[in-house]
Amino acid sequence: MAKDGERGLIGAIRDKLIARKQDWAREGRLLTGTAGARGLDRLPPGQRVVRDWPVLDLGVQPAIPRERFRLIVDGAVEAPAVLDWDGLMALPQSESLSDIHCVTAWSRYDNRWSGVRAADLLAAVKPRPEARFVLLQSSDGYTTNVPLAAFADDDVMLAHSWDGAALDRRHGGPLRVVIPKLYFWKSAKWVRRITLAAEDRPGFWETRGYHNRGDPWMEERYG
Ligand SMILES: Nc1nc2c(c(=O)[nH]1)N[C@H]1C(S)=C(S)[C@@H](COP(=O)(O)O)O[C@H]1N2
Ligand SMILES: [Mo]
Repeated sequence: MAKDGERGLIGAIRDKLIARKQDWAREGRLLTGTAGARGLDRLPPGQRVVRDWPVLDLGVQPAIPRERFRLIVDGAVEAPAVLDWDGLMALPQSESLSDIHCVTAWSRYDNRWSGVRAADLLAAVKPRPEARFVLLQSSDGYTTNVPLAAFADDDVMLAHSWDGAALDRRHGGPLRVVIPKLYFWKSAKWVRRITLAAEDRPGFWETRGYHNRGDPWMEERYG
């Protein structure tokens, strides 16, 4: 590229700005690990970062020993499944680092989850062509809904461990869903049933004034 004359100068400035932004984006990616493509806007609007990890639920924290654990995957799938703990552990195991964004305005960075990627579970049960939505049902009676495309994202986990240890019961152990790109109310704790369907079925908070989708970067809190 020519570096002399007016166009050359503007071009040089632009090159420098782009390089600078690329550096920032790269730093952002390093900070966020696998969560990282967002770079500069890691913290969604209206959120503040916390270092502790608040517990939020409906007040019932079911105790589910691994021997009694069952996960039903049904609805619009070719191969419905009932997984016990061994069945869950027989699926490919993965790790993922992601941020939590709660609709009550706290965000918690760099949560290290281990478990089964939703994409690997879906590959096992084979969604039928008409499947477009997922309803998550939990042992405390909680439900929440997500589009299948959001559930199939490669950062979505069925997490049994956090920070290298078994997930605490208060946070949804033995198994919870983690959907980093949506507000945390979509991340069902104590998940016991995952149902694929052609139709959307709003869940507990979605029928009580929360947004149906819940994208933190769009501030889809209520609605
Ligand atoms: N089964 C179940 N899952 C749930 C909830 C719940 O009440 N029951 N609350 C949701 C809400 S509103 C939030 S903010 C997060 C809180 O997860 P935490 O307690 O691990 O921080 O769980 C979500 N998943
Ligand atoms: Mo929440």
